[in-house]
Amino acid sequence: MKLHKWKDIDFRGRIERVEYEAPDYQGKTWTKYANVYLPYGYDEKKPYNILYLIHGGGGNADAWLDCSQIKNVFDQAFAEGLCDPFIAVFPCFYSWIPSQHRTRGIDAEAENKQVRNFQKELEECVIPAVERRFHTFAELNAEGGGHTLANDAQHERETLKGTLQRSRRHRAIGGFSMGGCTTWWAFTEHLDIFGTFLPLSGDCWAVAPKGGADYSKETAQLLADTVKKYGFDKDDFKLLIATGDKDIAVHNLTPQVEAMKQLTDVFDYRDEVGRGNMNYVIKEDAVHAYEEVYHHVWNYLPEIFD
Ligand code: FER
Repeated sequence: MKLHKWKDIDFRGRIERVEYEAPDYQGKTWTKYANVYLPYGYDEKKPYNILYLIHGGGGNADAWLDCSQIKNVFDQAFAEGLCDPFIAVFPCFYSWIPSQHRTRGIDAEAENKQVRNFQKELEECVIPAVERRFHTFAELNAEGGGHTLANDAQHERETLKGTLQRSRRHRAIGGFSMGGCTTWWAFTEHLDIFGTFLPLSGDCWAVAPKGGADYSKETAQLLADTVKKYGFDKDDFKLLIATGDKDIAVHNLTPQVEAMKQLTDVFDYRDEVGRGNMNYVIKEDAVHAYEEVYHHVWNYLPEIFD
């Protein structure tokens, strides 16, 4: 099915803001928000698959929506039956306001630290706030018929973890650039609560910043070891990776993907999208931009939840 450059859709999804509190790594608590896309006809009685989509360096919870046709991609896909309607969440990984901190280029160490710290916030603040409000397979949304959690904090955390783990194949994460980096971090730290990963134009910085290029083998090994550490198999996850041939990230991502391809006991790489547990698409003539990478989300849509 072809993605139209722009198509007016009669049945549009809507965007709602979910606010939540999150401590930064220095212990200061921030009130933050995520934008949540609800598909047309969202029915609180039904559980939905959910995709968390993360912005790039210097971005925020609005970046994907402001800078790409991503909302229209979802509207078109769901109106035309490309896949079942799902909820999409756009959080912000920064605690600070990035425009006040980024003048020229990126401070890779600082960004990587921010992204890593966000992993705890994602699990403990973002996901609970969103999935208690809207009905997902975690069944945390009481109005949707889901169960409410126990009062006792420790017990509540375990119950929450359990339900997120059981519903992991209905939860995906992806992102652009530093959001791709966020996605790889989520692979290493949250493979138990996410089933599908879409790192777009960003390599894995879990070994070191630009690790995909400088430490390809070590990075690939860390990712393979993660799968084993969680006790998962080839069938338990999907990696839908993409970038562009004129994208600065292609030089970091390609060596990492090549190293991962060697580890065939864990990564079942296939050229054909939808086969194996790992695909890698390089778009022709595409630079490092939201306006390019949203096309990959369209192409991968039928594969995210199946
Ligand atoms: C990458 C290339 C560029 C990458 C991140 C960037 C995480 C970020 C660039 C920026 O924010 O300016 O491979 O991987």
